[in-house]
Amino acid sequence: MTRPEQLQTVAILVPGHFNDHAVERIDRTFRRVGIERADPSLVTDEMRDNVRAIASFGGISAAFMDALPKLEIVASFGVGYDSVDARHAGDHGIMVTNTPDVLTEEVADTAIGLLINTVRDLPRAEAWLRDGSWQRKGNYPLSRLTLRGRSAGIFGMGRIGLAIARRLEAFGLPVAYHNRRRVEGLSYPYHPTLKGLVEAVDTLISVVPGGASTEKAVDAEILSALGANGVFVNIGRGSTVDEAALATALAKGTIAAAGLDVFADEPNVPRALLDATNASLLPHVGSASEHTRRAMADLCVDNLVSWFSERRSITPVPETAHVKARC
Ligand code: A2R
Repeated sequence: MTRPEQLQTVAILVPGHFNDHAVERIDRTFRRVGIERADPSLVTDEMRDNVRAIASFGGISAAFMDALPKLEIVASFGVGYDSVDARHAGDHGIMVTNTPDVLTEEVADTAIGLLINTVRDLPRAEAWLRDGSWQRKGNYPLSRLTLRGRSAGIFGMGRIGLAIARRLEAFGLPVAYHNRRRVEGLSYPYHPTLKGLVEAVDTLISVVPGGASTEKAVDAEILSALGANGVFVNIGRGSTVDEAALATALAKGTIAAAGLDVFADEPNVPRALLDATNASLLPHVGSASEHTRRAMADLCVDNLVSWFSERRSITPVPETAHVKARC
């Protein structure tokens, strides 16, 4: 067990720019070591000899972990940790933590906002007011789409998916879902395949994690099954969508509209999506309020404090739940 006064000697590596509140807390509690990015070629001898933890926003590869022989824990900022090689960490006795729950309601709020923006065209209506079109040309055209009469399918009925479903219910929309496994005790209709779900609904909301099992799961076939009145909203990970197929589906009217907060190669958004007038686009702001990012920062740093003072983490990811602290 490391007594609190000894935490000041524990070296925490922080690649690139990090959340200000998290940096403040790390500086107050530990010894922060900066590195431009999580690149093994930038690891110095001093880092090799001393770094016991990483606090990170972005990806941490197996090679980067291997370059730090004293590494015990990677505290990842965010609930999605597909860019951290958690399996490699688990195999090498390294703990990985994420920041679930504290962002659930915020991301669900954003999903609903994005859905309404997409269906009712609100960002363009505001631009119409701001650029003087209201005065010059009159009322903004009626929206082609509405939430009324829609039925929603949640792809990924986990913590955030459920919070979105509860909101949709309050809006009067029937909800169904697809996961790999049925959620016990949940009364929403379950579809064992994504194809079956999109055949049953006209509004698909994706909130699954990234990674091999969801890579380009929303492809041309799924979009075609969603249909010409279909609306697709993605608040999970860009990698889960075939973006080229989505751009084609939007251009050809295979689906009616899409709302996207996440992209495969952020911050680069494909030109075909930028050009799609039936797409509403956000720069990955799902959890991005000061309130929620502070709560995420606190949980990220609390995991480090708990690991080095109590020798256990608070929110381990499943791949490393078995990892025990080296005493
Ligand atoms: O498949 P299950 O039964 O493990 O359910 C999880 C589901 N899911 C999938 N569904 C279908 N096919 C897959 N290959 C697949 N992989 C995972 O996604 C579970 O119901 C849901 C994820 O829920 P949670 O683990 O509670 O995550 P949370 O906090 O809702 O966040 C979801 C994602 C993050 O990973 C970030 O990418 C994004 O939202 O912020």
